[in-house]
Amino acid sequence: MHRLFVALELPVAVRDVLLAAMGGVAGARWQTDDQLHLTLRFIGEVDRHRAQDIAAALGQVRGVPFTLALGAPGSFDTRGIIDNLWIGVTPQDAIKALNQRIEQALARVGIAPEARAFLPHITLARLNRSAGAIDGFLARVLPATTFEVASFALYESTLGGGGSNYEIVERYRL
Ligand code: 2AM
Repeated sequence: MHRLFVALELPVAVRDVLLAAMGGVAGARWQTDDQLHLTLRFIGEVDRHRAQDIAAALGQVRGVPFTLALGAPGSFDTRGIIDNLWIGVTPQDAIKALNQRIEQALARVGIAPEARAFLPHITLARLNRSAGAIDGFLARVLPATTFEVASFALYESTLGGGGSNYEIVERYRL
């Protein structure tokens, strides 16, 4: 089985800003440089045949390049326990449109629709249950950082010793 997701790669200058925004929260597992990405659509476990169908379907997605800027820090929680620290992006119209086109392409190969709203974010850290205060992280102001999005990618996630390992299966130009 293959654990797949669709995401944006981030340029090195953007990753450098994100890496510099990390630290200062006890119990946080910060992402490494090669783990940083922006998820457009999580797919999950599929077999090899379905993976091939998905890769082909994504090749039908049409779009135009757009610009994103890094936004404000935020957090997600699961049942009241904060477990994810992230950085947002602005503006969100073009990335949401791309997410919709990907959703439609996946529907054509039988992938069930995503039930949850698309909240574009770049995960910087995963927190354990005993993590410390995150106020310092949420107050962080990142240097103004914009980047061009001219492609997206199909990724495969595998579990390694140091957490998840993300590898690009295929890239698609917009
Ligand atoms: P996260 O960083 O917010 O946890 C690879 O695992 C990528 O897919 C991560 O960016 C992760 O988002 C996202 N992801 C993992 N499981 C998911 C799920 N069940 N629903 C949505 N996104 C998920």
